[in-house]
Amino acid sequence: MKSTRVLGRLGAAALVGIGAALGAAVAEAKTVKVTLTAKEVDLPIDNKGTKYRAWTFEGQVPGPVIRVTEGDTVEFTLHNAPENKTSHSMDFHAARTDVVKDFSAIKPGASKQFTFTADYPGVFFYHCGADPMIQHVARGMFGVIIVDPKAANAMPKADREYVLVQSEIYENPEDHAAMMRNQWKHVAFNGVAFKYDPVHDPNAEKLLEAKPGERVRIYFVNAGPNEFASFHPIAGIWDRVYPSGNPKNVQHGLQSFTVGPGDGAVFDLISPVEGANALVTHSLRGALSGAIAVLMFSRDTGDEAGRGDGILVR
Ligand SMILES: [Cu+2]
Repeated sequence: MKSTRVLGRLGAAALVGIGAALGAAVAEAKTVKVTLTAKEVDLPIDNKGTKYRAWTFEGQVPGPVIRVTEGDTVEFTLHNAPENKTSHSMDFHAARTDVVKDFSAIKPGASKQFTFTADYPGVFFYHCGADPMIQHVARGMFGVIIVDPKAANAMPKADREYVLVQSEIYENPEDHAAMMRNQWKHVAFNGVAFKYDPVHDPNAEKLLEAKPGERVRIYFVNAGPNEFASFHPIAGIWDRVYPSGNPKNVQHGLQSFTVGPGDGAVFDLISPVEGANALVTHSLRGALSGAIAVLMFSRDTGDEAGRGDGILVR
């Protein structure tokens, strides 16, 4: 008996050794608990600090970045804060489930749970789908879930990573009719017009940063609710674009790539020189209304930029 058990252990060790030798680093599936609370709060929509009554996940626009690995099980809990006035819900584009049971709205003070497996790798939109959905998205109830491929070598390793979510901001958050007419005031990346663009807005204080020669990976999602994004790096070329962020979808050497509302893609960019690229939607009315982010390539870039919590520059 004893020797059989030892042999069994040796056999398992040998298999692990062979896997490592072949470079087949595959993540073990795990269960990830995610809890988000819907919060109705005042947030700035421009660099001057103009406030807006936003509807959010966790008081932030976009909501927290959720990051799991392909094959993981996500145990999700939604709380609707009791002080809210409106019903809210969660719709994960990374999930395959029942829209009625899991994605339906709950009243203030209520909670709900559902579980899904992250079967497809990529960058996926999440958003509130409560009625009227156009208003819940326009007011800020959205975010990004990244599902990393389970094979660690499925994509080239990125040196820096950033999350950008494009959305429109409507001047009056109560004006549902203006949303239906697509009469927005700003198009923004990560909830604030010109948030990362000190060129067009002297009040902007933040940038995206990397070093020349580094592979910079942008996890891009277009929240809409209405406008398409023609995502382009001014003075750069996308080295690779992965529609929906799936490693099987790779395209090379693109100048612009269209991301519709409710869609996402992964964009890799490498600059051979120091200096700036401006990441924009090349739908220029959108860019010049706020959807411009400066990515500065400098040899002096610190280690923390575009890593860990720094992938979404708040
Ligand atoms: Cu909502």
